[in-house]
Amino acid sequence: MSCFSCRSATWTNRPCNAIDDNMTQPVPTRLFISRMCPYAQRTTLALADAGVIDGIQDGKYGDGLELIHIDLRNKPQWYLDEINLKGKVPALEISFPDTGATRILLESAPLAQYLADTFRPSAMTPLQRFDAAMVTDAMGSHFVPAFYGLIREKDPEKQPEATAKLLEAIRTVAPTLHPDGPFALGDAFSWAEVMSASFLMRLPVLKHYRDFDMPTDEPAFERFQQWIDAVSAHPTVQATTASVDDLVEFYKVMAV
Ligand SMILES: N[C@@H](CCC(=O)N[C@@H](CS)C(=O)NCC(=O)O)C(=O)O
Repeated sequence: MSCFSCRSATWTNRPCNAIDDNMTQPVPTRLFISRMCPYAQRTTLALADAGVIDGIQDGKYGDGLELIHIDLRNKPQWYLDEINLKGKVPALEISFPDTGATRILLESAPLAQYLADTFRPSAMTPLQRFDAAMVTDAMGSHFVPAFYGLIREKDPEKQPEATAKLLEAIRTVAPTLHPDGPFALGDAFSWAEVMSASFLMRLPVLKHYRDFDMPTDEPAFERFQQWIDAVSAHPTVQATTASVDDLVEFYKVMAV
């Protein structure tokens, strides 16, 4: 589908209202999420890190931004019709004050970046950006597919192979982490955590369904566990993460 207004590709049913550079900057108005979704959590992590939200309950937060949960197992028709016809979260509605026009933005990585740029312009150096991107890329290319590979592998005979792939993924991610830690780039929570923490926080689901434990017999695993521990204890992560019980229940259809 392409937007009849600016002809750009769009997954939504609405016109995107092509941006005119002279317009007043748009305002984020509604963020559609699910507390179960690690991609959506990237956006809430970005907002919590910027001090805009202190939890993920539905409602209006600073600067008038509203959080709205979408039940992924029972999506409302209006969400498909008006926001994202693919039915995925996260999605962000922004509004142009000059015209009242709105536009829907999709995809967690650029969305989290957009929210961070809007609410907390980054003081990261080019090298910090590079290092964060290396972590994010290794997580996205190796850890995330291996995580889903293991959770989806229902055949007990094939689970050891899927577990081995996850461990190999962790061996690939670990060298992208700062050697001393405890966070990915060193002693502070950073963009690398905004992009990756949500996936680490779903490891207890693998413990529940696949009895996955982080081995301790290699420096790579020790460093990765140190990262998990630092991330799990961070207030921004705690404020945006669903309970283990809820996550376990949500992933049941995938795992069992
Ligand atoms: N590439 C997307 C992935 C988003 C995604 O897969 N969201 C899942 C939940 S974690 C979803 O909305 N699934 C609903 C569905 O597929 O019906 C992003 O980064 O935003």
